Amino acid sequence: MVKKSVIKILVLDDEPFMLKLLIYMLAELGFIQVSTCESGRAALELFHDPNRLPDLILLDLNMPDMDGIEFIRHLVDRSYSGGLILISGENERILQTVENLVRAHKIMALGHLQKPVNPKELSALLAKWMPLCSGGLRAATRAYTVDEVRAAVIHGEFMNYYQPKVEVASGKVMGLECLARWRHPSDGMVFPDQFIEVAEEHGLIDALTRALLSEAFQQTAVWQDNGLDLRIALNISMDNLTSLGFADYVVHAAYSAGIKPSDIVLEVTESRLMKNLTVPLEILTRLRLKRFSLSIDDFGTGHSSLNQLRDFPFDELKVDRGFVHGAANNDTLRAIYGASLSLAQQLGMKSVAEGVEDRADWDFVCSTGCDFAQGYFIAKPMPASEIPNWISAWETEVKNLMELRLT
Ligand code: G
Ligand code: G
Ligand code: MN
Repeated sequence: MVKKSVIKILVLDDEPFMLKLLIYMLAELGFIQVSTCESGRAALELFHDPNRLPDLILLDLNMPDMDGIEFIRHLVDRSYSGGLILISGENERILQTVENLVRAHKIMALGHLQKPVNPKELSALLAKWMPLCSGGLRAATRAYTVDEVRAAVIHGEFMNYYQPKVEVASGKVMGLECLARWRHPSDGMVFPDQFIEVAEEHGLIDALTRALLSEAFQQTAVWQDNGLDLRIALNISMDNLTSLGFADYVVHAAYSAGIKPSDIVLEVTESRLMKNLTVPLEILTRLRLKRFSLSIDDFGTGHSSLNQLRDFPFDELKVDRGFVHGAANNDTLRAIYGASLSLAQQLGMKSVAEGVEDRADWDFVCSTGCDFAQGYFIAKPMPASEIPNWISAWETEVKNLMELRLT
């Protein structure tokens, strides 16, 4: 982990008292390289000197001269790559909206703090952020070219990670979601958001999915042979569903690995709008007829919404993590989460809450009648080899959690 003493923090607030207070709070937490500015214009001066670039900015939204949103725009223009915490007296919904705006600009939003700032909340946000800079501050996440991704497919540089899904009522591990990882020879582990889109746009997603899928089915057969009663979920993009051969491929792969279609969940996301839905509809309907499960992934975001629910034969709904994490304390999220569950129930679908990140999320999900839960609180995605030991450890841990629930 990076030492706190080397982290450069900038606090931007027009109230001198707030600046003093935040310097004090940060010093108490061990952050000593803190600069302060009373206006956006003064803060932007810092950006002329690469040695003074902050790793983290605490930003007040309401300032008379340049407001926080304008300042964020300047950060984008300067390709700011550090973290950002918003501070304001505005209500939760406005802060949440601005936080989304920051993320849309691809700036890392750690979260927001309402004035008066509570030192415990500040400390919690910083504690969550610190491990993220452990790979070196400003670890470059670069965009990969089609040629690089194609070569990686050919050389078999992708591998599967698996993230557990548990049944909320019993705590039992019901299945695993397979998530692609790229073991890049020089860049280390590369995450899907850095290669899936390129693969989708350049016709490589099919080759990539097929490789991951065969591996996942074979691995699942091994687990099942060893007495682990697990289902396997795979992410399928709409771009996988453009050629009719896909259904036959999946059926054949399941058959050769020796696993039942009813133990296979295909999680479908539509990251961009598709013009022709007839072919995807035909493929998915055939697979459903053969008893594969179909899950609508990231429900409520992007194109993953009511149209899809109406048109496709989904039998599982995954509420996007954006409506799960933090829902316990956020009226807007809770309303959307509740409505999504209710839709699933009325349509006779199973529901999954993803993004169960902490104890509060878990307790909340347990109180709602959702069927399954997935998220960092339960487990992060891991290589296949770690699954059996993780399951043993979880079974003990969840017993304690369930007992607490009863008392
Ligand atoms: O693995 P992460 O933990 O970072 O996954 C990020 C996103 O990438 C998820 O939304 C997931 O749906 C997507 N993703 C992961 N693996 C695959 C894959 O094999 N195929 C497709 N199409 N998407 C994937
Ligand atoms: O639904 P999708 O396929 O998008 O979900 C998988 C993605 O979600 C992966 O990137 C995985 O690493 C990530 N993920 C899983 N659990 C959590 C969680 O609790 N919190 C967050 N922020 N991301 C999670
Ligand atoms: Mn998914």
